[in-house]
Amino acid sequence: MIKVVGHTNPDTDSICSALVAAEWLKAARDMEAVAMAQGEVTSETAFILKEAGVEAPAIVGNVAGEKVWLVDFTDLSQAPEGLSEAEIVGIVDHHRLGDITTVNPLEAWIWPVGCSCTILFNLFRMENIEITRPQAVLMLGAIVSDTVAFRSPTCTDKDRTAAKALAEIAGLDLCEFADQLLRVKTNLDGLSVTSLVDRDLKKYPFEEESLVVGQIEIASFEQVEDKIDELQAELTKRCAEDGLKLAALMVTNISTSTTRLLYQGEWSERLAEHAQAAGVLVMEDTMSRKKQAWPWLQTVLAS
Ligand SMILES: [Mn+2]
Repeated sequence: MIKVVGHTNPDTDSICSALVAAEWLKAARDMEAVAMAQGEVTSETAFILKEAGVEAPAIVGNVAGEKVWLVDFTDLSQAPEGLSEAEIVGIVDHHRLGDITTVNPLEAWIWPVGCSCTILFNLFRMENIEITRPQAVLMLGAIVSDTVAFRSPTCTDKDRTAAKALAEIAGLDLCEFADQLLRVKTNLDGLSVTSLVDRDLKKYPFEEESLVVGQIEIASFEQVEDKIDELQAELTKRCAEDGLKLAALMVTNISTSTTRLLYQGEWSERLAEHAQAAGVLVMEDTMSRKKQAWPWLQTVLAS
């Protein structure tokens, strides 16, 4: 049995890609596969699962000795426990290639598109496999989420084409569905400061050390104005507890495409010349961690 799994702090794409890839493996490769998750789903993902009528995947444990198929990541720092002793049989991903290695040849589909589900949509088409309504809803939800309704610079024509076709199969009005989804995505009501930091937190190795960069998406900065001090305190705590050189949180306003980066830790001084205030810098026209914030941070931190 192949365990299909996305990254830690799973976002919608990690959950939906795992569910859909498991079904694709059964249909296209005649392989036994089951979707797993590295954590509970967000309210945004729950909204999509409900529309699709699909249950959330079970939580994965240690995968040592298991066959594993990775979706939406290839970094060991985002992997389930035991991955280095597991057999990675395949990958579907749209991030930069990470640091995993394999013993055997594997089937890898890594495309520079806006969402792992866009690759899966094309794999269904390539293998002439019919896409069911639940699968279409899952893939559409992930594409709208990952591309922030096609506004992110990571979005490509392949994502738009896939979304259009999937909306048709799902019988959903694309604009209406995207509006609903963004409203759920940017609703932070009732979320603790800890869960805001954890929501989409990614760990990166850098100069033999570790740092984390999280991201939350909002419709207006007013939503977080009174939480900034608490968020900064939480980032400081992460540095101390997890031995990080930097803990950062991208607070991205999807209405204006502006990101405020909050950050704490020893390496904060490397960002000092860009700071707007202590531990805050503003990134204009920045929505994507993968394509904009993280490449920029790597350059600045290295210099
Ligand atoms: Mn993704």
